[in-house]
Amino acid sequence: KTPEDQSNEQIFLNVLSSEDTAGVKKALSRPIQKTSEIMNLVNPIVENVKSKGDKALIEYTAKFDGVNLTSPVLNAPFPEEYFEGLTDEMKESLDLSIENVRKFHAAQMQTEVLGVETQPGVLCSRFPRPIEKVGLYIPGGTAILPSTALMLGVPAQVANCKEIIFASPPRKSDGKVSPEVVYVAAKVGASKIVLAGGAQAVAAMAYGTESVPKVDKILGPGNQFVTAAKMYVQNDTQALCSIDMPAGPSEVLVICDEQADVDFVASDLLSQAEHGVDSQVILLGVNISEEKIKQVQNAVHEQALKLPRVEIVRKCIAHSAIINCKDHKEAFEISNEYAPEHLILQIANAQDYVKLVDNAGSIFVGAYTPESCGDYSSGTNHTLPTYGYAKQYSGVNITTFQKFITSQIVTPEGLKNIGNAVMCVAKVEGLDGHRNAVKIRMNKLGLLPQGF
Ligand code: HSO
Ligand code: ZN
Repeated sequence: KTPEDQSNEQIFLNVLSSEDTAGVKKALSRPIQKTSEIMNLVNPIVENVKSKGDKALIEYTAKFDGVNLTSPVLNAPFPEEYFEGLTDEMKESLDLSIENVRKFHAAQMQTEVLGVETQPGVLCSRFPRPIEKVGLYIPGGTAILPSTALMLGVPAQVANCKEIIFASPPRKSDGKVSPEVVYVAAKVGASKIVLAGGAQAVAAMAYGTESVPKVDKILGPGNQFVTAAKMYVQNDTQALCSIDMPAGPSEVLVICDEQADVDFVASDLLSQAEHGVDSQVILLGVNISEEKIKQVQNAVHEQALKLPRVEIVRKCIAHSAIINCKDHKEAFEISNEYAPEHLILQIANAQDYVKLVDNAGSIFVGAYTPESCGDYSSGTNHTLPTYGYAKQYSGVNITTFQKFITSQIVTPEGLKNIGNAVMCVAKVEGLDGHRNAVKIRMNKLGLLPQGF
């Protein structure tokens, strides 16, 4: 075959019926992540940055990114030259997205203290406090990701984190990061941009270096090295650093019916497929006809050929599938079991079916709600659980940047109400010191019952 033949080859999704349970299971399985091999490569990098600080960070940036830096950090206010090339249209687009994300996340702030009197004289409360220092990782490479910068930076700012730092690998061409990312960093009040990527950037933020402050939590997507480094530092008590969530390849599941617009369906599958060769796109048909399936396949093929990232799409589509289901109920059962990062509903009266969703990162309801809107500008967050973790994780939200403190006040009346219970349970646990802390007080209050 000539290269031309290959590049015109039909881009074709595997088609299955939901009755083929073994086939469905295989189609919906995620690629196995080989973490231990990656860990072996990542460990020395992390340990080196941990012990040698800036020197190691600068050396790795020279080695992996081909950029020689004198300082690995860009401090705010960021120099004018770092904003060069930003158009007004770009600034306005970023501003609109930032404002919508800000509105939606500001509304998530708990304004009232949650307080409950569990017994007369026993008042329990809970309130949030921002995580003080956060490190936001913005991937570099071929794609520029200002959207990721704003999806992490805006909620951190809304939650009132005291220090926000960005890390992003510098470009080989001029040693800078993209002006769009710098623009977002300035808008969200980031104090620094660490000019580094990969495991070395994660290590610098987790342990701190001469010029990088140590943070309390690291967030953001990245390649396998970034993910492995995040997992490493999360488990190192010397770092005392948490991470956002486990990360895997990106995915979308679209549910469509016979009325759905095949061009819309195809465009949604492709917008996810272009993310990476390991992305997964799944279409569940609600009892759709063979003709409809054929139309979807054609639309996918036609649209894909016009995309600059068609070769990535081709590889992704090769391990993606169309599964035709009996009815809505079955489609939602399959979707809930898969727990997609993104769930798109292109079915009649889509809103009525949201109640059937148990597991998903974010839902895109109806024909005019492409995933792209949530990726950039609607206001919801695009940092979402992948790899089926939507079964137990939420996407990034305001609480991602907070921890909750509980508090209680017990009055003498309250002590009277719960003191005996405390003493009794403490006794069976053999913890006399605990029992005594209550007993001493009850005694002074003249509340100690006979027998104590
Ligand atoms: N769909 C990605 C986010 C993204 N899309 C960034 C475009 N830019 C998250 O799964
Ligand atoms: Zn996307």
